[in-house]
Amino acid sequence: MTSPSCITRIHARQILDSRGRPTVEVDIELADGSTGRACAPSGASTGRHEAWELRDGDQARFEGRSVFQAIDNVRTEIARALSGADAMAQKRIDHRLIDLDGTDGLRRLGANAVVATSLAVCRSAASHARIPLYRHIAALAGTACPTMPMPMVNILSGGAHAGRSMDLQDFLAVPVGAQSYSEALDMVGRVRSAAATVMAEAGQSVLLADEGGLSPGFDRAETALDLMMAAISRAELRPGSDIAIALDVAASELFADGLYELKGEKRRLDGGDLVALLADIVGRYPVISVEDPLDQDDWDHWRQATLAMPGVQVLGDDLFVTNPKRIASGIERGVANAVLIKVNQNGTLTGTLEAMAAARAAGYATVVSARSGETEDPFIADLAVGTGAGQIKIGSVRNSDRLAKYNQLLRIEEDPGIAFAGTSGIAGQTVRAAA
Ligand code: 2PG
Ligand code: MG
Repeated sequence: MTSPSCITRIHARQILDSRGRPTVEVDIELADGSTGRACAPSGASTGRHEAWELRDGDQARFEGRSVFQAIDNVRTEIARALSGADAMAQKRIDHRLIDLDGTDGLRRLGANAVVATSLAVCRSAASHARIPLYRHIAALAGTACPTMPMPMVNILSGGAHAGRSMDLQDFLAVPVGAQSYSEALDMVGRVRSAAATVMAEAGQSVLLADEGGLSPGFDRAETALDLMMAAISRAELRPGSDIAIALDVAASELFADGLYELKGEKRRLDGGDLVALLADIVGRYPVISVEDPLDQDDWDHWRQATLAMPGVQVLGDDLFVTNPKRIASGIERGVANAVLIKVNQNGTLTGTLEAMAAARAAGYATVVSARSGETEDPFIADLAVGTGAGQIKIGSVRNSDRLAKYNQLLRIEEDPGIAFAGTSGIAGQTVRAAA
């Protein structure tokens, strides 16, 4: 007899993401009629060591970005391999997907095909179990206390998300003074609007970058930070105690021939000088988190940066690529104190949960993150709650692809059993408090 949670149908289609680029959507159906759907996100500032995003490369179709081969892989090989498998056995299914691919980094089937399948299976299982997705994820991850994450919200964008109009990629607001998730959203929303007002008054364009942030195109990081400070005050909030600042340098994007090129400042710095520049900024502004301060393979300067910014969350994105092996190597070298978590960098839900567990076990903080190319799929909202990640980074509070996640968190917040993490999940806070 077939079990009611057995997979009976797998279908995939090509849809468009928030940049209008093709991506993979997967539908799963179980024997009892339960269904699950999930979409693959896609980065622009992608790390060299991420799992492989399979694109067709045929310039005649979707500018070379179509994902028909990945779709075909789901419809044929993956569908055959998972047909009849029990959706409740997420780990077994994910291992089967990895074995079926047979390469390092899912280069054959494509991480976009695999991750959408893996997440769709998880959703169909939650639907079968008749529990909210975050509860099912909590059970898979063994999370005793799911929590509402502290959002880290994009206000200003540069780098690959804004036509390289600024060297640094993200200037984000962290509502550290908020007592609840909905209050956090209110506070950052006010800062986001105030930033647009200040820019409009200065005669600057307030058109949106890829993640819904603003992009003033300043030459120097300090000018952007001054605008952040002005926006926080304009919103009648206190910089530091109500709203702290986070940065994503995305330094791999600046790195060429052993040096970091700051185009706006017309300077090329070596790793040591970049660390000194960032440590100086952190000392002068209420910056509590710095992501990717250095290139993805510049381990020695990463260590230097970690030591040079005590009390600051030093967050690895391109460095760790949600990969347990790279996280272990960072832990061993005393590099960073927090890990950015992106499902498609890893490729499966199980692998993502393993990466989070490895980070946690070493006392590293975790930040669940969207990609710059997103869809209406709010999976990561449930992932952040279900794993008790403590922090989430979705982009700005604009555009439906971002709001799908922010709004899903508002729905989850209605569950009285889920407390707000506040600042408890941010690395470096105890050092900062003691200082
Ligand atoms: C990042 C992400 C999200 P992308 O660098 O953290 O902001 O960007 O998805 O382009 O890698
Ligand atoms: Mg990043």
